[in-house]
Amino acid sequence: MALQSASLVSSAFIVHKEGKSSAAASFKDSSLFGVSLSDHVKADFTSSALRCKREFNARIGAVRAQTTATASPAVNRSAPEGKKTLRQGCVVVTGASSGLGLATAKALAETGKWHVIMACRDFLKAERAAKSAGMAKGSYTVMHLDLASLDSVRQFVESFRRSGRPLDVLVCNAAVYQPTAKEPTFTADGFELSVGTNHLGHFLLSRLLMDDLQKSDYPSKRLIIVGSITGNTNTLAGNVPPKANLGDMRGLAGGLNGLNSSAMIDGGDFDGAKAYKDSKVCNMLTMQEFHRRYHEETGITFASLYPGCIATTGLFREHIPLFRLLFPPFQKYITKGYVSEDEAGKRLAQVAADPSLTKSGVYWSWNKDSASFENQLSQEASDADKARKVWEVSEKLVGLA
Ligand code: LMG
Ligand code: NDP
Ligand code: PMR
Repeated sequence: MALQSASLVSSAFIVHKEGKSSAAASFKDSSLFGVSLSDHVKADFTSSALRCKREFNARIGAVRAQTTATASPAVNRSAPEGKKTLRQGCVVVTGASSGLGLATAKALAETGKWHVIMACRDFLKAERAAKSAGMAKGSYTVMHLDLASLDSVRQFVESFRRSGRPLDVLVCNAAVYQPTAKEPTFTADGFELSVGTNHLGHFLLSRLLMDDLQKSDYPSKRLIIVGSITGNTNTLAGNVPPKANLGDMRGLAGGLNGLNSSAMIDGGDFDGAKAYKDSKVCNMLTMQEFHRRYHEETGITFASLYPGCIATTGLFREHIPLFRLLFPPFQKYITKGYVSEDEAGKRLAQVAADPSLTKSGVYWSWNKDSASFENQLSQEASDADKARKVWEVSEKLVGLA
């Protein structure tokens, strides 16, 4: 209850309909700076991190030559005293070259429990970013992925499979935001860039990688798709114009190509900020549709989240300089919705890997004390019919149906 009211206080501008704090309690006291790892994970961290690393390194030669289906079992009893040890997990993070993705990659790699595949469109930028973030060599692999090209998505999946690593967790994080664009630009396949990248690229990626996730024997397999408050019209932030609205999706059905169809999902005139918010609605709907279609059968956890307003990231690179100057102090001191990249990275790492956040179909948010709670999505972002329609239309667009 205390947590619940804290969340309401921290979100003075946000119209929460409901804020359950189920998993929150376990974090409030156990977390240092709201850190993503629960006490017991921290407690065995120092000893097991090194052990995990050694074991993984020793095995990796062999694993490379194997297929994912025959990779070492997730839990083995080879350790001294017959103690069960969990093998190092393998997590793919898209858009890990900056902002939230980089901070998440770092938070996961630092535990020693995860090998991070940084799936990025700019290989050199990602390598440099990992180095300057202080990520240990060997704790990550950069692999090329341009979500604005369906060919590139397919190639990424092939190269990932060739690497022989298992896929235990997939984090769909990358995004573009074009708030000042007057005209639409398009992906290699002719889709409006924001929805094409943020939604359709990730949709194909996660559909293709479902096979790999299903093959993994890791105890908690997850597919996480980053959402946002600005796509949710049950919040003040989601009511700042232009508002997200998928309408009857005639533009999406027409291929978002700006020629014989509108570049906008709802069929309206192009607006870059709206296209971004619409894409986030698609991300949140897709997560729920995955949950409905696959959770029971596969046990995979599907979740989305709003990590807080990370007002300093590259997401705002195309916004006017005045906005970039005023937005961080506005969020820090007025809305109090601001979080640092580090803190947001720990939050996403929590959703990707913390043993207590295994619930599927959830949209996570955090209160002022950095305690997680299951948040309520807007009516549109939780509309099951729209979710099914987004799924069905999207699978035609990316060539799956
Ligand atoms: C759209 O405009 C563009 O049209 C689109 O192309 C794209 O760029 C998009 O998201 C990107 O932005 C959006 C923006 C234009 O519209 C608004 O922001 C409308 C505001 C709607 C009103 C919201 C409710 C107001 C409640 C206010 C409570 C806030 C705290 C008050 C305390 C104030 C004390 C100083 O925006 C405009 O054209 C002008 C916006 C003017 C809104 C004034 C609201 C006052 C907020 C004070 C903020 C201080 C400065 C920080 C600003 C950075 C963030 C915007
Ligand atoms: P950044 O711009 O810092 O990071 C976005 C990442 O996506 C970058 O690594 C970028 O690569 C990558 N990316 C963009 N286009 C492509 C592409 N075609 N193929 C592959 N990767 C691509 O922004 P944030 O860290 O803020 O955004 C991360 C996520 O967080 C997004 O999903 C965003 O919607 C979400 N979010 C952000 C909030 C915020 O306040 N910042 C709030 C709520 C949600 P490159 O480095 O090469 O540009
Ligand atoms: Mg918003 C509780 C208030 C709150 C929060 C948490 C955000 C988050 N914003 C809030 C309020 C307001 N914003 C208000 C009152 C205004 C009018 C002044 C406002 C304006 C505003 C603009 C112009 N806000 C923005 C923009 C952007 O261009 C950002 C955006 O919409 O990107 C799509 C943005 C954001 N505000 C947020 C968050 C998290 C964003 C950024 C990105 C995102 O959703 O991923």
